[in-house]
Amino acid sequence: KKINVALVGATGMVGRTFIKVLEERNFPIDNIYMFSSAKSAGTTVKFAGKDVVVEELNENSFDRDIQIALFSAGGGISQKFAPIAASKGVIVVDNSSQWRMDPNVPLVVPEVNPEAVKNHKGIIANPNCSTIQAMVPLKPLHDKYNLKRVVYSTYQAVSGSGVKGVQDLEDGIQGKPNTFYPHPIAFNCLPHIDVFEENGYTKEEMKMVNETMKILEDYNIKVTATTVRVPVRGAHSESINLEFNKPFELEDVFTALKNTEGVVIVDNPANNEYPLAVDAEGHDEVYVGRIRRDFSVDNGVNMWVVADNIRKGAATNAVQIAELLLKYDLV
Ligand code: 2RA
Repeated sequence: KKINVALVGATGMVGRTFIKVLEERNFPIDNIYMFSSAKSAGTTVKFAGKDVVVEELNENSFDRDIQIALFSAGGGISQKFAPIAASKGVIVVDNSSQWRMDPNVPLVVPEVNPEAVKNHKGIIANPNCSTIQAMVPLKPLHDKYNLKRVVYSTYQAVSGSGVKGVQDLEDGIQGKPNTFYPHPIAFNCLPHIDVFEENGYTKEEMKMVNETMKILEDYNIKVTATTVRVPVRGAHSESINLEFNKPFELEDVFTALKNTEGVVIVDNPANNEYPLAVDAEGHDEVYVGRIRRDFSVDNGVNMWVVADNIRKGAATNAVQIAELLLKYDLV
């Protein structure tokens, strides 16, 4: 069964990766439509060897036979156009943060809560990249040992900010001033991703806190986060500290993770083997290592989790959600 797909934000970093991942996974597409802002409209992009002209997005863009629309064009575009698309019967998979906490919008990581897509009312939200990569290893451990508390410390690539973030890093390395981040990112760490809220956390940190509880469907888990931008190009790294309500054997934690779809364990410190951003970049797996008991609490574990934030953190996760819609006959 082939379906018609629209990409909104087709020329952005995630949009271009939508195209790459759809091609790689042979997603069954009959017709594909590409939409962008006026700035990029009129350009031609290739899909499966064919030229596709990028159209300027407007209220009438979905007045055609489209089954699924993948959005990655910022919260404002999603706020306005996702409901328009949904009103025409299009199922929207939205990468922005706009709809993630809406009770009528499933927030989905296919390896974690695939069934949630069945509750959609037209819009399905892709979680934040730093949340997605954490959920894949945390879900099996939560199921087995019941999470009591999670402490996230993230080391996030500049590609999370799109081309402007990448440019600031490249400029900084050449000694040129930063034009996007509030401070130089080269040879530096910025504990400031997105904007600060009243409670002293950034929006990025609150995304991880709120999305973790929604995806795991457990609002008793205590979650805190510190998210940091680091001079890395293409993968987010995270130190994750977990405390469980139940005791565990460390070897069983390894076994649970080894048996989890989408997780690759890289954990052999004696051979200097642990997950690295440069190894994760360009791949769809979530790499887990430095797995060790946290001896400062009764039932705690520390781990180091790395994944490509543009692929598994955004484009691939969204395409996997679209594949679920086909699998469950929802399109
Ligand atoms: C970032 N997670 O890394 C945010 C949005 N992609 O900037």
